[in-house]
Amino acid sequence: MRALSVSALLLLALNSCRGTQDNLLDEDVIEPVVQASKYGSLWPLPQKVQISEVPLKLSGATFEFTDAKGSTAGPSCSLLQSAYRRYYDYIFGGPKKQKMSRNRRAGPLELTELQVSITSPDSQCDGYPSVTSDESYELSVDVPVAVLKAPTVWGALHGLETFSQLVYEDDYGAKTINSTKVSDFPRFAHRGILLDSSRHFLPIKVLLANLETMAMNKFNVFHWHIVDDQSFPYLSRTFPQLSQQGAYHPYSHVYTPSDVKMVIEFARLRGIRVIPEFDTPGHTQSWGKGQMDLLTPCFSGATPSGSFGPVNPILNTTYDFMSRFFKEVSDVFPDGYVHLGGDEVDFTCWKSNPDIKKFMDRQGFGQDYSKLESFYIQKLLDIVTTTKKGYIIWQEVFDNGVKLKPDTLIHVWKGNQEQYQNEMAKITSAGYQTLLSSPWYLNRISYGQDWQSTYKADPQDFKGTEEQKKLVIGGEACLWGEYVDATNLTPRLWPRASAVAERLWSAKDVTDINDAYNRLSAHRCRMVERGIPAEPLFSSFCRHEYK
Ligand code: CP6
Repeated sequence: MRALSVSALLLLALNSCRGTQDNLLDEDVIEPVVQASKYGSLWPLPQKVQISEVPLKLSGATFEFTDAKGSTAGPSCSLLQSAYRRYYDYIFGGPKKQKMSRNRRAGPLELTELQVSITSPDSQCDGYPSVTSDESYELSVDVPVAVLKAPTVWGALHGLETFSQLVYEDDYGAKTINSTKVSDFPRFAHRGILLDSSRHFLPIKVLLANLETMAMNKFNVFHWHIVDDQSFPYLSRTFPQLSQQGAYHPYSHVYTPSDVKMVIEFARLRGIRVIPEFDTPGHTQSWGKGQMDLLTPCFSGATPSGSFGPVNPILNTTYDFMSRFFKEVSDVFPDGYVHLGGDEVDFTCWKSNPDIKKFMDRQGFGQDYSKLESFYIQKLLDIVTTTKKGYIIWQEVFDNGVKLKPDTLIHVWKGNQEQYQNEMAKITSAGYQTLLSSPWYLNRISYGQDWQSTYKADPQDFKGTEEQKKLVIGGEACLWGEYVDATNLTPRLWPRASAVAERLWSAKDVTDINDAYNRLSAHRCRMVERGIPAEPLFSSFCRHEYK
């Protein structure tokens, strides 16, 4: 009783204070009113969902996830079994106390079972997700049993998350789920989060917590910007001196081969791909500490200045190194793609170096240093092609006219709306596939509800044909690490990244910002309840706070 009156008071207070809030500077930002969405707390919103008014009860003592007869992934699929455990804990707030007796009588409107059925001959239980994975699922919640059908385990994982999001507590605190039908699939195949573990070392447990939260939001790509100028935490078996010299600390601030394996497996169990980025030729200061002669010596007049620039593109030893290094990377990371960077190459040092000047003359590059950059990237792409991986590169590589394999993915990160839309149009009219990040730089923060502009950006909004739009395979939210470490990563990323999650998963016409606010507020409370310190969207409270 007391709790209810407090919540009523808070609602009143919230509504009566509308107008005195904090987004006076941004005219596009709505003033939300807290209310329930007809879609409850579903996030991201499924493609098709019908929630009936028929409430069913669930109890931790009787409810279980089961493998349907005829499912191609059963008790031997540990990916599914561990997902059942996770979602049981999330729904009932802890692990099963004891083995329930199978014959316990269930009430007439009690849901005791979710039958999970994997329907395609290859369930992919022991495989890795890929850009072509089928992530669709169909969920029917009804008595006596609920049924989740998916061609592969990847769809089943999403279906389990959706099922858990449909469960709520009634006024007496009893676990309840309304009879519901869901038919769902992602709008875009590539839905990523970039984390940067070079500017600050990110402990494994932070990476794992992030992967767990990504699964709650149906993200499926962890873009691991693992090394950069500031530090080299990747422990390479082939070149251990790279992290020995280049990490912030040679033992505590490195990712060992077994750490990397753990991240990849934890991600796989949640349907998430791990794509590492080894950014060259720029952003490589930390590489130079452990690898002699890899970087270009800069000159001050006729003498070396003692500082170093981008990777030295004129030495054969550079390409020998890259061949061995990327051979290792291609073995360590199972995904079909690696991200090769290629952004923000500063030509100052190259310009100062007399040997580079001579090389430029011999090659007939004149004063055009972007030709030298392209020369390097071209050779790198050929090297990586021999490892049978596809590659992703930042937009500068395309802008510089480098010859790319037709299946190259071009990652757009620069510019305001007009600029990035022009870039997407240009890339797709050249026939390349593309990923968008420009509107989703979550390292940028501002006062107010910045999730709303994040939410409104649509990667297919640019001038182009239907064919061109199909070349947009998704996007990534980026959390660059200059101002982020383990202390503030999670609340800075969530729930703001959730706005990107819905844009990349749900239908294009899911744009109602009020409904989004209501569902996202509830989704954010759920993340907090699940132990993820996601920041609030605005003045509010969560039901679990007064339980
Ligand atoms: N590091 C690397 C960065 C950035 C990029 N590449 C970056 C640029 C602008 C902003 C944030 C991050 N820190 N390697 C650009 C892709 Cl606002």
